[in-house]
Amino acid sequence: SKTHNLGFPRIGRERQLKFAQEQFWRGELSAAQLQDTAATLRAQHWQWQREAGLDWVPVGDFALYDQVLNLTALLGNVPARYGFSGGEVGLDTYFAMARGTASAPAMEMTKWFDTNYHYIVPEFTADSRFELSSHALFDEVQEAQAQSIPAKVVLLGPVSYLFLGKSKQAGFDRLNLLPRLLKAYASLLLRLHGLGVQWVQLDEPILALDLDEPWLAAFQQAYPLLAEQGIPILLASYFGDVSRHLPLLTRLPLAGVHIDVVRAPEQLSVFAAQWPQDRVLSVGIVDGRNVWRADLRQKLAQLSEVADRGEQLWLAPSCSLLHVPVDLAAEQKLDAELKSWLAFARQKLDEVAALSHALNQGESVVSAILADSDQAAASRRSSTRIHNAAVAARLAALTAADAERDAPFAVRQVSQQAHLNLPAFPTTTIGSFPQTQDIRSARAAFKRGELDEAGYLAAMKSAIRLAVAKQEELGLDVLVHGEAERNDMVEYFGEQLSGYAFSQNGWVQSYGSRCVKPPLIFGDVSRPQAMTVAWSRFAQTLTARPMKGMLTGPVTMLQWSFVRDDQPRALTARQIALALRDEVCDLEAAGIRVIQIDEPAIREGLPLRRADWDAYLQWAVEAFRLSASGVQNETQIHTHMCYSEFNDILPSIAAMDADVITIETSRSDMELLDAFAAFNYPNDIGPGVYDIHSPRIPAVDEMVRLLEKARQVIPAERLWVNPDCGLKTRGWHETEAALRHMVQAARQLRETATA
Ligand code: THG
Ligand code: ZN
Repeated sequence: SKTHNLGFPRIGRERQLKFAQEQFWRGELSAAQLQDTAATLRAQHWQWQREAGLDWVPVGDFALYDQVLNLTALLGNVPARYGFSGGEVGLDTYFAMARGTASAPAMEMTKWFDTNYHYIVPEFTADSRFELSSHALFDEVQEAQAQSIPAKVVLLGPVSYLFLGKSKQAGFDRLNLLPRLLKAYASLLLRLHGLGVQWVQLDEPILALDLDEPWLAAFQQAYPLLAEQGIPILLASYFGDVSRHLPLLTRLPLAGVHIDVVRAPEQLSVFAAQWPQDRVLSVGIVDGRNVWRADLRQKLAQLSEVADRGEQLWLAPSCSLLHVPVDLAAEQKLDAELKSWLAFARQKLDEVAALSHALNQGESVVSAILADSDQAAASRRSSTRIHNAAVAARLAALTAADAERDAPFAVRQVSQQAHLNLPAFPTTTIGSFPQTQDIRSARAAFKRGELDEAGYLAAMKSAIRLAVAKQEELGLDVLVHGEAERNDMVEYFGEQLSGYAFSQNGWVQSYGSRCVKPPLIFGDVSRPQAMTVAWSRFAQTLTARPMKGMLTGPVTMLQWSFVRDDQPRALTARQIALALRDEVCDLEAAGIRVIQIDEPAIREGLPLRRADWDAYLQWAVEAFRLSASGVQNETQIHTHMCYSEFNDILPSIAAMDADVITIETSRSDMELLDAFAAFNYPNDIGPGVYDIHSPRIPAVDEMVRLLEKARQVIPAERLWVNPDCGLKTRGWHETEAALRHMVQAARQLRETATA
């Protein structure tokens, strides 16, 4: 067997790329310096992969912002508003597309399948033309060759590129662009062939989705032309089962195919039996999406079915390693046992190499590695730190009533109003206020041990005091404490829950220069002590108005963490839900009568295939309801969602039965609300009245107009007034100005409503 890798994280072990990007954007670094950092990182990453012993190393997986945007630049598919007139797409145009300019808004960004990575969505119109317009890839190939790296070029395939983009013209079918796009791909492949490239990996991850006949036909149209250019093509699928496409894949003139047998182990036997022996079968055997160390003995048993394929068998991680942190060796604080259960990107490549050695030369050549792996697997199976009898007992005792509020919404609404006494069109915010430099510096100093706990608490309390005072002055109705004390909305809770661990340096790219450090769920989850109560109680002492408690919901906690692979996600979600339920009840006992449980990730957790949606939605909704249903009728439960479209899951959102939902709507001009109205969404709704992603301060009239629009479809007595999302990325100046206008808009509405 041979070994390869589908893609390596590009941010750098110390996030060097992030810092260079941001310095470049601030004008503190020249383009040449940014390119230097990029080249140094590529060289380092190639060398590590070479040292791991890979036969083929990916080239083309690097990007200064996003790999899909790289392809957009390479193909010259630049939207008209950026004024690109042919030639080379330079850094300015590249970053203008990613981040927008004063005159041209950025291209849209969306989630990459069900990961927490976001790509820049290609735009298509009938006028789209494709012309090779960037040297970056060709330069990188030559760079790799100069370093004697066995380069396999990786690119998103043409069908997925079209599919994952958006038509920007009503009624235009972007599949019409396929012939033109194929010509550009063909000249690209020809050019790579001329450079001496020996393999190209074309990623077609959409094969794991439900595809209509025209999209399947597109594969048949595309690949014969591409194969004529002389480079062997490895078509890579991942994130799901593609065995139903095996006849199609066999008909295509492919030199090889990559399948993900971590997410879809059942497809291995199908390919083992039916994929031609004279073509490469690349088996994604090591989990590229999660941080668990592979059980090598079990993997070898799994591979026995294909072991007779010799050099036509390639081993690899299941997908690009973009989704895992770079190097476990950079973790000094993880406890030794836990660390022995983990593998980050570099360690995963060692695992791939070890499996290949075992297949090629016999298990005895890697006996020490196998013994280590056995030991880690055994310790993980039996560790008492993973299995918590109290959690199991509590789960076993759950009844249907535990996921039900005491009374239906109509009854709760009356008791809540009697307690809260809110005006019509109540105003609130989504939870976070600006994370100022002061706040960040205090946290950094505390983490470094330069600020003691008392000093840190004092700094956070003064940030809370400031936020509460400003909200009172602005005249908001339901206040928040502002979340100064939190780093990330998932990491913060992960740090406090049992069964969760967190890394020092386990960064994963979320988009552009932005990274997250997903916490790691290794065991049964429980809550050793209250997590947010002291902060919320303190904030409530500062005001007579209701203070909203703020929690991250169970599905989002799950979706944005590295999860256990030894039990179903549904079970882990339920454990988290119970831990949160305790927090919700403690907040209520501490006098907090409005509690928000955020679920921004509920939609992105949807399975890739529709047939699996219902089962997911069932447990996801149940987990939310478990977390929320321990309180009395008088306590008002809010939830918040953003980042996605919800039209296709409205019944499930309604089934969550939150008393109030606040959602991102302003960018779609409230169009989302039509769906809520058509569905007859039963509870209160706060459609965001302004976009917090921009520093622009919207005028009162604009917000009034949006609210009037909302009022046409949502009964006035169920309408709230709030921004689209949290305000932590904004400055205080624009935040105050925008909220002042928002409160004024609500007041205007109250006047016209009573008039
Ligand atoms: N938390 C987590 N996942 C997320 C979001 C989140 N996924 C979707 C969306 N929000 C992604 N958005 C962002 C926005 C900002 C940042 C990360 C993801 C960000 N990160 C800091 C950075 O890269 O500088 C690092 C965080 C820190 O300093 O603590 O700003 O909100 N889990
Ligand atoms: Zn939001």
